[in-house]
Amino acid sequence: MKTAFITGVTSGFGKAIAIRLAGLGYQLVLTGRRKEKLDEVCDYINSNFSVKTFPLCFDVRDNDACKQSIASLPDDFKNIDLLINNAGLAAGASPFDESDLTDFDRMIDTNVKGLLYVTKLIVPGMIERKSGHIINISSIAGIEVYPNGSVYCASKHAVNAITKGLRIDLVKHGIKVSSVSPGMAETEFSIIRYHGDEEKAKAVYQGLVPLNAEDIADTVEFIVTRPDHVSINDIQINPAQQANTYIAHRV
Ligand code: NDP
Ligand code: 8X3
Repeated sequence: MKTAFITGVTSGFGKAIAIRLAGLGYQLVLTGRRKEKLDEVCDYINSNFSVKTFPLCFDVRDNDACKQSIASLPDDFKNIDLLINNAGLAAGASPFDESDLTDFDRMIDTNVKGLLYVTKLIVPGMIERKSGHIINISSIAGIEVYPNGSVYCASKHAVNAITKGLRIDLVKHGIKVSSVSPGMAETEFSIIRYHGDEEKAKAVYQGLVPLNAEDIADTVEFIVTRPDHVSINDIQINPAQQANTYIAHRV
């Protein structure tokens, strides 16, 4: 049985991916900061699928917490076959000069440094076993830069550079490295971005049908079910009504 480690399963993409991988027979290490929600996802999977789950409640921005949490994994969960770096956020949507530096820190610390901390701890085992797969949840914001999104876009551009670099450095160890780059998807993402303002968050998707978390779980399922000799580098997926970060056909 393969083991997957997914960051940020208390909501959105991470939760849908966890449930999908449980259906594919993966046993799961599931992480997030909100313990109640993390336990809920684990309980749901434990009662609906015949796979085991192991919850790790920690903040990916805290390298010591990452180290302690991952070191605490019991032997039967230690060998990670699939790492999904999903935990991430946008904080704020303002011109650079009007933005808050603490928002910049949150995005860089979570989306870039958190991803690095977790990956650094999991890669050595993959190298030792000469196999593994890392999937980084990036964004269309890693490909295009849009107004009021400079630092979020920078963080996802960094994720893409890290993805490409990891692929180069790990290919000799038999480790695949992929990314998924979604456009607009309705999760808790915009509520977090607008600091809890649900009206502003709703307006983001007005007049169009956004992606949902299941669409991203479908994409991850496609990536992990390719034959051994196939590596998917990146899948960029948008709502049908979104051409790029600037052009959305709203009706
Ligand atoms: P959600 O806000 O619904 O989920 C984000 C998840 O990340 C939560 O489980 C949250 O858990 C976790 N997380 C956030 N910060 C931390 C942290 N410091 N430590 C540990 N876990 C953390 O958003 P999405 O599901 O939409 O986002 C998932 C990923 O997809 C992100 O990387 C995002 O940038 C990316 N993305 C989202 C798009 C969208 O439009 N929704 C489009 C493209 C990419 P908790 O709060 O419990 O810690
Ligand atoms: C989130 C998608 O278009 O808001 O990564 O940047 S977008």
